[in-house]
Amino acid sequence: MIDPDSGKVSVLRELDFDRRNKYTLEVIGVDAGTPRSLSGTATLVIDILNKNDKKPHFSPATQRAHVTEDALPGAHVIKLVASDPDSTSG
Ligand SMILES: [Ca+2]
Repeated sequence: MIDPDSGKVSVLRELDFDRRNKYTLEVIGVDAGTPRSLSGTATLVIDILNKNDKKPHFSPATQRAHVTEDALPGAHVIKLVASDPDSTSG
């Protein structure tokens, strides 16, 4: 939010880079001039910086594999894949 008196811009609610990584605001400043007030505009672009705040996870959480008892060392058993909801860029 923008404080209309001080001009300070502050966070109003929780941010999440992985949902939205940029905010563009059109700002209007109005003076108290008489007999008519004047105004000026600016564009404020705010880039959200990513934090590593989400755990990687396996899907499904329980996985099962089979391997014969005579499998040789180095024999392939299963390939596990985890995904990370945190975006890698940013
Ligand atoms: Ca994140």
